[in-house]
Amino acid sequence: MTQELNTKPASYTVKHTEALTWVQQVAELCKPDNIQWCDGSKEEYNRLCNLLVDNGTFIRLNPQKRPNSFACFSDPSDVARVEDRTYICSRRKEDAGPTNNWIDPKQMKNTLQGLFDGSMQGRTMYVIPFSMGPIGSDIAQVGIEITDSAYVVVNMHLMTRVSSKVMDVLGEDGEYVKCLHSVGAPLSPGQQDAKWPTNPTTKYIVHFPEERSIMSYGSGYGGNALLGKKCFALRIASVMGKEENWLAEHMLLMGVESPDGQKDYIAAAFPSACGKTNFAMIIPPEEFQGWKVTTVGDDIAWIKPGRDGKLYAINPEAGYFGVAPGTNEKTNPNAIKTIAANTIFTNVALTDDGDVWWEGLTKEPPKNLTDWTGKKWDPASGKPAAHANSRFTVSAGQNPAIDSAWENPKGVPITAFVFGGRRSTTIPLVYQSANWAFGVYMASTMGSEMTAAAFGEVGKVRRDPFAMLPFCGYHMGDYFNHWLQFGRGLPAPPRIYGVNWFRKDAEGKFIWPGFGENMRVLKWIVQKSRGEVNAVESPIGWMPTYDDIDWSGLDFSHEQFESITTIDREEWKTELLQHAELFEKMYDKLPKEFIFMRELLLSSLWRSPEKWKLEPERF
Ligand code: TSX
Ligand code: MN
Repeated sequence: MTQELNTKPASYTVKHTEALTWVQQVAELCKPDNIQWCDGSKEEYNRLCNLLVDNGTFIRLNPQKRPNSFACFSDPSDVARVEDRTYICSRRKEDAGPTNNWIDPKQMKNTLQGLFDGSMQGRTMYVIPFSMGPIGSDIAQVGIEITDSAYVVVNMHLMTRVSSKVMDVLGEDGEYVKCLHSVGAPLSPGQQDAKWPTNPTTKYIVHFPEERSIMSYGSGYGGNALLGKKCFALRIASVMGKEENWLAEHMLLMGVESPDGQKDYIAAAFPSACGKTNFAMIIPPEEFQGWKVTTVGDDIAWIKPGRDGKLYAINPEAGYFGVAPGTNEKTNPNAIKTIAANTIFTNVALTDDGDVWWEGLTKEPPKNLTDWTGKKWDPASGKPAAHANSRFTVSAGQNPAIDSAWENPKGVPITAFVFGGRRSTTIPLVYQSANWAFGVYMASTMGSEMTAAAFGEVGKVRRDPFAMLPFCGYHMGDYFNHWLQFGRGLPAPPRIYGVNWFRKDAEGKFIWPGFGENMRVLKWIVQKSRGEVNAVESPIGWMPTYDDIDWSGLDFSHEQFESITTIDREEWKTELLQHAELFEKMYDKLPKEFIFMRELLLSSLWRSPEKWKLEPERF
């Protein structure tokens, strides 16, 4: 039976015998009807999109409104990453740490062997050679994803660099990450396929960090299925980075150019629901003539020290898998332009003229919407028309603000790291850590206030160190130590800043206008890093005074500024108590420095006023 399958690609040669053997073994286990080796060509993309249209999985959108674009709708049981079904199967449990699910790798392999046996019956098995990062870059890595989902293939085309050239890079014995994926819905002969095949009861997203492999079963959605993204570029790559002295981070990358032509690159980490993609594509206010912001990446950064001692970063991805709701002409004009064509939409609503819509795209919803479950949408129902986690998939090259160096194999040099969270109190608009170690402490204790009941008690701070809690492939304590150790090796480490766009007033209203106005903060960060602007010492680090920020074109008073920069001793005592609580969870591997830094922060708060303010005479 398997002899009849294409155990080799027809259109290119694979010299890597081990990879050929692996593909053959997977085929023998999963028992697909066919094997197709992907080459990443436009022809392949179009052919599979047409196939998905014929299957009923894709709806071709109105070419006048949204050229070469498609909408599709997942099974309601398959709408997001499944963290409770995500495992780090390191040989030793203590290497996965207390914040990851762990099962003994031998036992897990056994379970998965049973699930994958025959899982692709009635389906085509696709073999996708892909590069994370520009093909051939020293910072890039290669993967091969085997999947029984054509949806995954076309999304991988947009999100990674799928190409037969990747097999040339691999040569006879190059290293690659094995990514095996099945939707877990085999078809018996003659059985009608679902529009969105999935396994409604059994899902597993499994990482074997020592053998650099990933096995994903039962889901066809996003990070569960597009294995180059969270599974490879973060969970597996973070383990590689620890062993090889580099960083795989949940960070956007942006270029900031001042009117004199000087350009700096910033890497920034935010937990979910902070508008990371919006910040990555920010457009400066009109008054900031000559300041340009460009996007290198919106989600993941791989960072390596260069021979000159600077840090160089690439975006390992080639596209954006962005949250649709809330994206509009005001919050993110560049994203709106990016997705004008050649885009795949998943779980958005449909208009009656063959276009897409989601909550927040326009103030008023258009009439006659079809919601993401395929039903006529009733605005009075109280249910959203688009799923809250609905997405667009699109090539990064379509972003009008794409950075000219975004595909430079050398990467871009990092001037500063920025860490943000969604906090209604306590954390000021912006501050700079005194040094690398305090920056690592600050990033390790960052967090966001819960906005949706689905994620826990509303208003409670959920700690998400480095925005990496769901994405680190090893023990978070080891991760903090890796960051500290990494910094010790740098002659001039990037500066580290904290930001918070989300402080609220007594009425519960946001004080800071956010969005494009965040450029004022970004300008201070860049200029502070260059030594071009002043700051004062606060109990938690360096902060700008009112006059250090460029206010041209914005009506924002001294009092308003004070209300988002005050450091309240009582709030900070609570904050530091919560840090201690967080540290207890990973005490066995916590850096000893953290205990001292917490004490130092406490003592600096005690010697400062109860409410530390930027003094009026400094304004
Ligand atoms: O993305 C956001 N950013 C970063 C933009 C570069 N959002 C959306 C967050 C949810 C994904 C923000 N929301 C930001 C922000 O800076 N700030 C806020 C809070 C806010 C919301 C609305 C207004 C002001 C602040 N003003 C009006 O609606 C008029
Ligand atoms: Mn992300």
